[in-house]
Amino acid sequence: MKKERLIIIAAISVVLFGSVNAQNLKNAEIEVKVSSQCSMCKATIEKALAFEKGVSRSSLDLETNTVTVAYKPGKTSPEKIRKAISEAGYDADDVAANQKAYLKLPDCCKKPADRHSDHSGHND
Ligand SMILES: [Cu+2]
Repeated sequence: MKKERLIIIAAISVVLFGSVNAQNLKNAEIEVKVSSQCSMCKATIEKALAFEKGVSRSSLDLETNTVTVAYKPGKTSPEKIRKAISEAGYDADDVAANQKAYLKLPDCCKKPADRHSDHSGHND
């Protein structure tokens, strides 16, 4: 009788731990501060993340320039996610934008200091 109860308790805890672990593997969420400027940036960054392995979804808030990323911890990591954003041409937290990718961005997506085209007449 006692042994049976122990087995049941053991079985229950296996199930419980199992589901907790599955939960952990399912999704984690991070917020990354990015250097987005406009809605095109939002599209670019979300698209880059959509192609990133292990990322389930992402949503960039242009008011706070923060992208919320849901990902599977077994398949990717915050470091990889920041790197993917950098490779799309944007700063991601303390990871600076990949310069090559950044230079390829349309003018409206560059940081205000780097825009040239619209305004004729240089001051310098
Ligand atoms: Cu933009």
